[in-house]
Amino acid sequence: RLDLVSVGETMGLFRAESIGPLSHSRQFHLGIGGAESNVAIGVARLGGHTGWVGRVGADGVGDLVLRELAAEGVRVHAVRDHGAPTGLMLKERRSSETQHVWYHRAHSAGAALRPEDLPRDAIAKARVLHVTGITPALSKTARATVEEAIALARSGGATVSFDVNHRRALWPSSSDAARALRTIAEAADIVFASDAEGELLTGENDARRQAERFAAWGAREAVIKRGSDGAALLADGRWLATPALSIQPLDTVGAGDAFVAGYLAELLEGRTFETRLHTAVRSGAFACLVPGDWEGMPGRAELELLDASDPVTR
Ligand code: KDG
Repeated sequence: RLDLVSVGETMGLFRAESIGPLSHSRQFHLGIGGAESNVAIGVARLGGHTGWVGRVGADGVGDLVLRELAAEGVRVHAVRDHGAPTGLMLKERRSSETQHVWYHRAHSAGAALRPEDLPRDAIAKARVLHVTGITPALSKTARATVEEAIALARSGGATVSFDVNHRRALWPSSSDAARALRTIAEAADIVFASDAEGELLTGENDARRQAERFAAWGAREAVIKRGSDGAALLADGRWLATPALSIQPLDTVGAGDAFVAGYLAELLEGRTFETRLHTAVRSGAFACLVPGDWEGMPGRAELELLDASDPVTR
């Protein structure tokens, strides 16, 4: 039985090795990335037994995705699509602190995800299902797959975790996004949103009021991710806030996934809301310190490393 299963698209990720416009970048590192598999990796590193469900092309990038996830200890339930390629992202490092991600994912294998691809038993038996607002933006069938996965998880009594992850480039308009994402938020037990996503879905600009709306829609835990301002949580009628760690970020893409992974790993261990936020913030900080979406995510033994006063541990 899996502690956590996530469903979504994982792609090849070409990251420019130097800083500058993409058109002047000559060397790229090829890795993988995908919000949902990033969370599965993060929870696995913190000791959870995790799985990922998706579709990849019958190509070398698909091989890389499957191999990397397996190497991280994530159980892979993937369909190989012989008619569509694995999607790609190109990460441009426009300055030492700002990045731009170019998607090459229209008509990708991941976007062709469909309900028949779901391992019904594994999802119904999992303790937590994690989905994001990226998948429903990819295609009608991908959206139906998210809905079906939630229904399966519900039938098996799993907790449904949802990270809003609004990706503007994937939606026709923000109002389309807001409508579709709200429907999923209403079906989730735990909702994660940034301040901006909270505002998009609820129309409120105050984090606590956003969380109250998510709770009114049915979330028993509403978590607002606030980047360098830390995070806050509404659960059991309690409002808890935690500061961020002071770090110099190198690559913030994937930090939100690492945060979610830290939170869910502690939930799976039955830890308090305070501990969930504590680990979430540290996991998110670690992901910012290393290039790549997930490579910097911490193991259990490393969690307090950033709090240590001595930079060298032996
Ligand atoms: O959260 C990080 C993700 O944005 C990244 O891995 C790519 O899944 C991705 C997406 O669709 O943006």
